[in-house]
Amino acid sequence: PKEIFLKDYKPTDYAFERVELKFVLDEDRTIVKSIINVVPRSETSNPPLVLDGRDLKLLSVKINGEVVKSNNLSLTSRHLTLSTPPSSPFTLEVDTELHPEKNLSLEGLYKSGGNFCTQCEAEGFRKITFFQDRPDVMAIFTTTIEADKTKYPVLLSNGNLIDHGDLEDGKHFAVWEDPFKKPSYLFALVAGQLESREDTFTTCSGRLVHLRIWTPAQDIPKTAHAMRSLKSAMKWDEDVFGLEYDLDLFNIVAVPDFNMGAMENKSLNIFNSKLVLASPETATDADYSSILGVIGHEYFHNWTGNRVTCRNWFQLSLKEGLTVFRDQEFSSDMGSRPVKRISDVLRLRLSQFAEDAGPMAHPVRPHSYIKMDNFYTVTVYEKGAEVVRMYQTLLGKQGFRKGMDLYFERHDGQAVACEDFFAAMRDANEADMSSFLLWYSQAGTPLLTVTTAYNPDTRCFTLKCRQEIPPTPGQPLKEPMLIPLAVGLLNSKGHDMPLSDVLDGELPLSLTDASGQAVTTAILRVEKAEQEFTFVNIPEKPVASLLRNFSAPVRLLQPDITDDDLLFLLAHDSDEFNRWEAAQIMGRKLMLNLIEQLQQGGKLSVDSAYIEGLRSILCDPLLDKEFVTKAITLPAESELVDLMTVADPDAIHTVRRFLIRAIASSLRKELEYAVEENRSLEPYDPNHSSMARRALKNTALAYLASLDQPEATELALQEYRTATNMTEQFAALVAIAQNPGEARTSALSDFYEQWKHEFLVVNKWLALQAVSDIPNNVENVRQLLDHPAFDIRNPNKVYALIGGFCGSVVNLHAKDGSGYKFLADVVLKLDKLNPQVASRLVTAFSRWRRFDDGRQALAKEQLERIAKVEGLSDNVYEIASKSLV
Ligand code: HT7
Ligand code: ZN
Repeated sequence: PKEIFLKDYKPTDYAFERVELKFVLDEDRTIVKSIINVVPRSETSNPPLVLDGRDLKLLSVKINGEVVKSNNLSLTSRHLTLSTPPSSPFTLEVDTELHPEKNLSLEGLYKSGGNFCTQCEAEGFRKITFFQDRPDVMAIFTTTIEADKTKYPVLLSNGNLIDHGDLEDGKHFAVWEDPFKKPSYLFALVAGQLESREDTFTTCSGRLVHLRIWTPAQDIPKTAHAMRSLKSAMKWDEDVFGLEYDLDLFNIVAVPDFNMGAMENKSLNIFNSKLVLASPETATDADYSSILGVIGHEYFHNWTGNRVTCRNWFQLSLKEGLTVFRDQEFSSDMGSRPVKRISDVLRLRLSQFAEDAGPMAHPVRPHSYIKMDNFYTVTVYEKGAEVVRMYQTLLGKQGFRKGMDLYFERHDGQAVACEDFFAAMRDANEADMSSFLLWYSQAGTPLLTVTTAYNPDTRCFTLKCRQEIPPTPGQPLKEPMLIPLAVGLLNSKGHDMPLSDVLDGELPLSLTDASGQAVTTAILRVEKAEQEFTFVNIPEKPVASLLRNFSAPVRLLQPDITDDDLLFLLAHDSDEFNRWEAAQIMGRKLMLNLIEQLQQGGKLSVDSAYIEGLRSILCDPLLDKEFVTKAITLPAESELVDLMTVADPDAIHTVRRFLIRAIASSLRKELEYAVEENRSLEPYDPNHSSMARRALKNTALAYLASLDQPEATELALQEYRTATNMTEQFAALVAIAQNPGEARTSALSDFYEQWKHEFLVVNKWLALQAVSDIPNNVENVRQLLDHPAFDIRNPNKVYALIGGFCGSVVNLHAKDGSGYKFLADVVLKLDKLNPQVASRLVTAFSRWRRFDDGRQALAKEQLERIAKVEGLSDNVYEIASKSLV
């Protein structure tokens, strides 16, 4: 397969100005007619015009109405090339035939739930018609759709409906025109039997926008939360960024078969059903939160992605990192800011830090790819969002907004690069931040080591910082980068000290805010490999709170921090993120020590100071209950995998279970009280305080049920039976399912019987069984492949069952290699149907070198088995072969 490099980027020789598409949709073949106004960029030469195309049957090609002779055309399985096109503007007409009903890859035009729909990002438009299918080719699109009126009563595409009517033979048509120039990846079409929930939104300048969410008729009642989320997002973008919607219509369509979460096609967003449909009985609080975030995310793309798009796919983070940052901020404003930050950092550390430390490590702006689909990664999305957040941390909220305004002023309607965003931020603030650009080009998570010293005579407190960026594939050596380090100093009462001055080298930097007040959090600019900062006028030895709010995506090492300091920060830090972090650091240290004890054959015992710290958090009535939930939750098993020199999945698992039980028995009374006190007495409401209450109750219940004692199991069963919403019903089921036995078996079968008609709920049931840490669970999961609830063609089911299984550290990494073999079997079967989803599964192998020699050999054997299969997709080949390097 061919590797594509950022350094080889060149603009196209031909611009496409207008594109007229006509779709004649039929059950077993679809005809697409495309008419393109082509404008050569040079008047003096006419190089070949190369169009991308895959799995298409070419019917005819005309230039200015004349059929192009075959000696002027060449057709391969990937390209249609016109060897001598005219050197002045011309009309290109291409007719093709396709078979959406046979398209199981779910890219291009395909059928889902009996309806036609499309997915064009990143390179799916070439499966619809021959085109220069790249994001820097922006055109005005007009789309005509013709189809049977009974089978496909609703016909949708981008922009405004400009014509529609009936045709002969029971057919009808619709014509849509999108007045905004766009790249082909934002094209969309939907045709089918759908109903809509309708609402309106009046923008800040008075434009009345019609909002429609389309689903099959029976699902309409489940779209209320999505509609509320959309209206909140529209208002929030006006309030926070001054960004207003630009058309009179905004459509969202929910489809059951979708490779990712959702797609921001101009004015016609297409969503995976699980990110639209919610009712209290069938969706959990986590589902409600995801819906809010993703509806916001796709809507926000209208400016960050659509109005200003990417010059090439290497710049993907330009739109995705920025839009993730925007959706994170939106969700923070709609709920609890510290809790949202904790969840986002958890995701970053669990998934992105692991990616950055493995064979697929790549910069936020990758240098090369074989299949672009493989670079929709946590690095591009989540680390990209952290990069955007660092601009805001360095420049302040107002400075960041000035940068955003300048970005839109300069680039509206353009396809641009990450440097353009950087330049707008820099120029709007006259800021000096050149080493910041390295965040886009250097892969790997920086290690930031900070040691501290206090001198009571000079009243100076010094931080010594050292940054190191580990080598990653293709990047053995790295330069130091600009890292914003947010620091607060706590006095012995646990209060923030005012910070008036800090010396960076010899340079005094004043730390006052706009009104001249001394600040309590300083943003230090760590730019060199080694750098010292000295705070002056510090009256007593402080406890330093470092990297507040996780001010940069780094691994922070504090070699001289003590357990007493951590307990002090847990109890007093004004930065809630760092209170949580203190508990996490203690939890990680404790678990690593226990693992060592276990490996040396010692008896496990727990330090009571840690448990007392958790008790005080659990019993503090002033704390946000969701914050309490996060603070009493132990670091995940996979986090420990990344912290050990040779990961030992069995020891990690044993220790984590041991610690959970130790906490549960020590805090039993408090946990029982938390269950008792936080039962739902009112109808379900997805607001923050109700969600927080349920979160605490559910976590407490899981702790209690871990004890596997009759009273605790009975309590969980009672919660299961009396639950009035899915959040509590499912959490009780999860609690019961921790322990093998009769209660587990009958609760699982009861749940399935109750919900077998609701496919989204059934996926939860599949995932719960797949992720289980019950020994030898691989056999149960293999059997579930044949269960009527499973269908390998549906990505949600694959992610639930196979993705769920990959979430079980002990079972995926079973010593006998059965987990690896199972995963490889499924990947090879799925690759023939849906390469995008198959390659996502292969990434579960990527940490294989972290384990012992025996496991490494077994994992490698399966990766090699995958990589050498004849006819393997480029998607799977890229991940498997890179994982083996
Ligand atoms: N921009 C969207 C990306 C996307 C996608 C990429 C590859 C293959 C399938 C896909 N479906 C959607 C989603 C987003 O907003 O980030
Ligand atoms: Zn996105």
